[in-house]
Amino acid sequence: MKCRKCAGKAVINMRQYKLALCRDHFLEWVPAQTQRTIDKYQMFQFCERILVAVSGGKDSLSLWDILGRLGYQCDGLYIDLGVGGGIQYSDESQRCAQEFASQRNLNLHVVNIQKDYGETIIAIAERSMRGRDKPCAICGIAKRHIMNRVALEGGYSVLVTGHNLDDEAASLFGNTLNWIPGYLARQWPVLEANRTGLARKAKPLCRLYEREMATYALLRGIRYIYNECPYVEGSKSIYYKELLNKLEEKRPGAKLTFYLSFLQAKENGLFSPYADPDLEELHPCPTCNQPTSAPGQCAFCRMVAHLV
Ligand code: Q46
Ligand code: ZN
Ligand code: ZN
Repeated sequence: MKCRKCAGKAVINMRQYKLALCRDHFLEWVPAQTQRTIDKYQMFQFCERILVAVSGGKDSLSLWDILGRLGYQCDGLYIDLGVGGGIQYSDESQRCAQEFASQRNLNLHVVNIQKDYGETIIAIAERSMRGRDKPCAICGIAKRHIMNRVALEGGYSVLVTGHNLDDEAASLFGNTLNWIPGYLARQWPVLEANRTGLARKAKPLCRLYEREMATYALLRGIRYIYNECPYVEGSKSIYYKELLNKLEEKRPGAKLTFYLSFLQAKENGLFSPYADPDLEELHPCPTCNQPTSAPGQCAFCRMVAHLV
């Protein structure tokens, strides 16, 4: 297969665009697509300081790489959750994040949950799981809390995450199956800091397929943790991704159309009558001062204070 731009040897064929590209043209195309997404959804500007949440995986490290290549000023944030598993997931993912930062002379904040809060996320989750079989809900609360705290304390304008199109389409699929207007109303490539104490959040890779990100990381020589967190296995999001991949196989571009048509429908006013119920009732947590919809302390502070 030949590159559409130079007729050299193509390294990737993106069937959804009927576009095959060689190494050099693909490595130009990915940042250009990312910049288009940043502009379209008015995510951030070159003068702003950006905090990139990095997990050590291909998406977040590639995002940091792309934003750097585009000329943005970014620091990284790695959260050590203390997740073990066969390959000591957290140790290996932290090594990848630190290696990436030190090779490029970039600043990486590392938050170690056990050091800062006395227990790993798994230990916190084990005593507060109450019948749930996975620590993910607890882990999600902790990650959101810490990312927001570091972004605000560090004076960053925006927190960016490496969610790709496959992540966003799977999340949309789940939200649609359950038809929860609040979640659908909130799903968007950028979330403004429309409450004191909340950082702006953006997902600049939301229109790029996971396969494109894996190819990008490989071609850029980024060493990333190949395995996912052991708790991902058997999750609903993985199941939804598999279903969507089957659809994509038969209908190239189905995932992209599903997600982009949703965004377009929202721009045309779908869901606008639904206010985000959480945002309506937020007040500052008396312990950490972050906005919460809980009646007293926020879910994170209750968790670390052994109240749940
Ligand atoms: S890190 Fe945390 Fe995820 Fe692992 S424990 Fe679950 S939520 S799966 S993206
Ligand atoms: Zn080419
Ligand atoms: Zn709190």
